[in-house]
Amino acid sequence: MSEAHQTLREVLLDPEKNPGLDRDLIFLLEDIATACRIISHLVRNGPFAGNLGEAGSVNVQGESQKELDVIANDVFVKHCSNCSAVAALVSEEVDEVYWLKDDPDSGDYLVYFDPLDGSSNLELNMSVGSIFSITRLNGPIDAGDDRSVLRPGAEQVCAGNSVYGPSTSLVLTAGHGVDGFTHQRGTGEFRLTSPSMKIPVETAEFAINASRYKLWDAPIRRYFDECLQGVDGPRGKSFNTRWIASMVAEVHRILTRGGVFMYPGDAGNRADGGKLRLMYEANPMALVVEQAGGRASTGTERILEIQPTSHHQRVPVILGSKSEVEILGRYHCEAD
Ligand code: P6P
Repeated sequence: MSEAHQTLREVLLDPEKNPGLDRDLIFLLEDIATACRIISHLVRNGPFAGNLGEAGSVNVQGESQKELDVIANDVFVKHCSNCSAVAALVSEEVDEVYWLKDDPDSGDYLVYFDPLDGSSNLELNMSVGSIFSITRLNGPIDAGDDRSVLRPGAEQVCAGNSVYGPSTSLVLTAGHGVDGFTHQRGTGEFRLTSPSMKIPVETAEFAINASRYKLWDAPIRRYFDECLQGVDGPRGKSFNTRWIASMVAEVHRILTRGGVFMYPGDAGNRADGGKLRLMYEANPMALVVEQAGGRASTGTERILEIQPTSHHQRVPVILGSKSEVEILGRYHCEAD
């Protein structure tokens, strides 16, 4: 089969693309892909299944849960639990850590996921997706001690996300670049459609929720104002902007054509540490973006180097085209 349409399994088993990927990780990734297929089907049939509405519950984030948030979480838990090498699961939708083994040991995996990111878009028929992050234990840990899952993003062995949009895509990295797959209707396979995705170093497109302008710190306002000043301003070029309110869709656009995504710390979210969650949003997306040649920071530090203090910790996020993330980092330094 030509590289262009290899199946997910063929790519994972390809020693040139993914040297040294162990069987347990391959099985786990295939289980995650199955979970994404199931969730994609549920999202597409949402109006008929009557599960696009509110679940009537609130998650650990204090966000009202959609029925599909809860269902998608159960799908991820079920399929990630298939692999005997998974020691624990951390879900955006659940406060506590799911401990799956009494004696986790070296070589076991920790899986962190946001089962349905952007679910406020469901009733709008806008793109949503699942985000996952996998870290491998390099020694025994105490099952039940939640501090054991607090691993820096640089320790991830794999990360990726799906997008349930006009087509269902799956993007993933196992540390050797980023490959994009599309779910092929009929065969049900995820087939390689975007091999070795690369984020252009330069861009003229940025994504930020501009309604929070009055809350932003000086570096973000400076960057935003200069983008709007366009060719007459210090940047000397025009910029375009997008805001989908679905991180998976924003990152997919950036992987496809470049851009910068910002959800900075501001006066409204600083008490919480930011808006986006480190373990199952910022870290996996940062690994994907860096593996595609981009950069991912809080504005002042590389996201993958953050030592977590809580498995639901929030952080500021600036990620995308290398040149723009570096400019934003410089503006933060100059402000200090
Ligand atoms: P706002 C979705 O809830 C999410 O976590 C990200 O996917 C998205 O980028 C962001 O929050 C949207 O935030 O403030 O626009 O609702």
